Amino acid sequence: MALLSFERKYRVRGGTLIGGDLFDFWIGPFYVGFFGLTTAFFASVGTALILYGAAIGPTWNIWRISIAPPDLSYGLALAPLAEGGLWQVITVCAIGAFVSWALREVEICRKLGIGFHVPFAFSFAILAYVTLVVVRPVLLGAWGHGFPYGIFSHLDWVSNVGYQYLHFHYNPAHMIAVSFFFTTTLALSLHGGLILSAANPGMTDTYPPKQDEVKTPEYEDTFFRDTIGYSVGTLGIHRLGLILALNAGFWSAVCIVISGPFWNKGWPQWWNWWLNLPIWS
Ligand code: 07D
Ligand code: 07D
Ligand code: U10
Repeated sequence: MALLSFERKYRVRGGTLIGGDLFDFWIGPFYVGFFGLTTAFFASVGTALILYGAAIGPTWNIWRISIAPPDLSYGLALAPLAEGGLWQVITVCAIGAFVSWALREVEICRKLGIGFHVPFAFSFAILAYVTLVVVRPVLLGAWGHGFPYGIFSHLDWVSNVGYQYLHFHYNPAHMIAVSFFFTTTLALSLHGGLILSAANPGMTDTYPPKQDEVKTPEYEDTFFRDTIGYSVGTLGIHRLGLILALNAGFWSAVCIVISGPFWNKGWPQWWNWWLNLPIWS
């Protein structure tokens, strides 16, 4: 069905989680809904506060604008706006906007009668962010442990926190997360490559010559059976891709939440458990 006639058929009432029919409409291509309004609200307020923070800050250089969290001495208390309070309100707006966005996705899934896999996946990104700016700071007892909102300043934060644990690569959960990120790109390149090779929309004067028909999944399965002895299958590769990517985000959240709250020495020292195994002594 052409997309436009599909939209005419599908754009009917229903599936909302809250607000009934009230916000059940579209603006151009965008579905609005109650959570579209809350997204727009939180995103606008948050963006405006970042602009205000930039205005009272030392620079308009886009790379160097930074909204810092409160000093550690404020603990878990509220800080004055110019001393980290802005960061605190912006954090509330960010979480409000991200959660609203996920719930708007849920409403769209309900309207379409499809599964909730996409909002479920996005919730792992939200989990990683909330771990960085809420869970870990609360466990450590100060909002000052959150990362600053700025393009270069947040890189400084990652580097500083990394070296605070001497060698962050020795964090075992970081190793798992990094490996999942790498595996995700490997899987996506294999999948993208395989699909394009079966569709083969190539130039005409190439060898092998351009196909007249798109090849069936048997060809895709056989390529991997011939190459590595096993094919995970056409549905399986999408399940695998999702599970790999979700694990990348999940183990990232784990690797940072254990740094400080559950391990405050250098990460290389964590590996002493291996040297201390009774079998060596
Ligand atoms: C391609 C989808 C589009 C999204 C984009 C990001 C903003 C920020 C705000 C000036 C893949 C839009 C950016 C709205 C503007 C202000 C105040 C997604 C795509 C294009 N980072 N990070 C970047 C964020 C953290 C790290 C780039 C956000 C953690 C490293 C961009 C968050 C840690 C590097 C950015 C966040 C960390 C980056 C490209 C939130 C560990 C880079 C992002 C909300 C996770 C890279 C200069 C990208 C870079 C980079 C955004 C969190 C580490 C500015 C919104 C604290 C090491 N990060 N980041 O393509 O070039 O994502 O930095 O958690 O090297 Mg970061
Ligand atoms: C947090 C983003 C959430 C985004 C959301 C959406 C908008 C809207 C709008 C575009 C989690 C935002 C949307 C704003 C935009 C429009 C219209 C994603 C988040 C909700 N590291 N490291 C990681 C590697 C080193 C350190 C994670 C590699 C050094 C610290 C990942 C290397 C030291 C932390 C990772 C490497 C160090 C991390 C990041 C290599 C520094 C973290 C991915 C090859 C000296 C962070 C939860 C992530 C983390 C993290 C990879 C090196 C320190 C596994 C490959 C040795 C302190 N590192 N790292 O988490 O786990 O995404 O955060 O050297 O805090 Mg590391
Ligand atoms: C996949 C796939 C598949 C496909 C696909 C895709 C995965 C099966 C079938 C999809 C993949 C792609 C298209 C590839 C490219 C994608 C990426 C590389 C990922 C990264 C994406 C981006 C960088 C794009 C990001 C763009 C976004 C998020 C859109 C921005 C939109 C808005 C700002 C509007 C948001 C809408 C809202 C909030 C709800 C509705 C509200 C309105 C329309 C406005 C209402 C507003 C008010 C009433 C108040 C006023 C407030 C305003 C104006 C402020 C708004 C806030 C801001 C601060 C901007 O597997 O194969 O093929 O295609």
